Amino acid sequence: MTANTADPIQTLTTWLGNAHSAVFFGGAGVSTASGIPDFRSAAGLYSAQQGNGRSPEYMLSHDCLVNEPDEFFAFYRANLVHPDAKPNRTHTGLAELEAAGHLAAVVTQNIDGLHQAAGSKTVYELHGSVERNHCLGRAHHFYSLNEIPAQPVVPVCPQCGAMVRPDVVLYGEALDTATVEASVEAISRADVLVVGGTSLAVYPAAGLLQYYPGRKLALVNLSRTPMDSQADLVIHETVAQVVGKVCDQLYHRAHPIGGGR
Ligand code: CNA
Repeated sequence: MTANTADPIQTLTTWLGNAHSAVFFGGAGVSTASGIPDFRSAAGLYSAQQGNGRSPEYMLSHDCLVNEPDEFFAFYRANLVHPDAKPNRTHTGLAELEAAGHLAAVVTQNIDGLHQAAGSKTVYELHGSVERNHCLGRAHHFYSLNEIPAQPVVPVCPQCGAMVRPDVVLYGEALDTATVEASVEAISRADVLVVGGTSLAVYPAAGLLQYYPGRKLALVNLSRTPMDSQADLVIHETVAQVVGKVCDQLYHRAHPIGGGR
């Protein structure tokens, strides 16, 4: 059977239904259905006229945080912090796949914390999370997102007066080594790798796909990506539709395709 000539959703359902160590590698397209804009879609942040004509890469950079913290936090809070967003069918479906023993890990470029909110346990956040914040003082006091007041715009540690910054990897900053290593480990052991809702334009995160050694690489994205020609299965639909259909077939029908659990 050639994967792309069969019903691709059925093929993916069979792959995941028989998987024991699948990994989902995702990006901002996973959370657009939760009302969080991505970067590179037509409605994405890169099309919006914000940042006084400066690029989103600069507004979300280490340089901007250090040199223009007011500008940084105004942009960051307006565009990347969405405290009212709720998990969508992709997040809940991936949590179901993990609970059923098919999915070993979610590796995400997202910083919104929605996988954990949906119940996923093993989540590697390559770019950190808006949920975690630390002051830049010597004690690195920790603050959850809901402990950060709306004012002042540049958050200040009530204990030491230092700036409080998000544990988010900004442009110009390195990824956390332990998170990268754990992601590489999970991807290199994966029996199925599903890549969803990412343009695969941001490195080094996108480069982690090269560690997948198998022949069940599924790409689920609305638009084409640089990896389409190398994938074993390509589905240009919303990731929530695809994950939802897969999980409905596996867990919400009497006779699931692929043997279920
Ligand atoms: P991106 O470059 O914006 O690409 C998103 C991709 O998702 C595009 O190719 C879209 O076509 C596709 N897409 C959008 N909606 C859907 C959908 N419903 N179903 C399937 N595909 C869809 O974003 P990447 O994640 O590739 O880039 C990495 C950046 C984006 C990381 O640094 C993130 O931190 C950053 N980001 C994260 C969030 C978040 O945490 N929710 C939001 C915006 C940006």
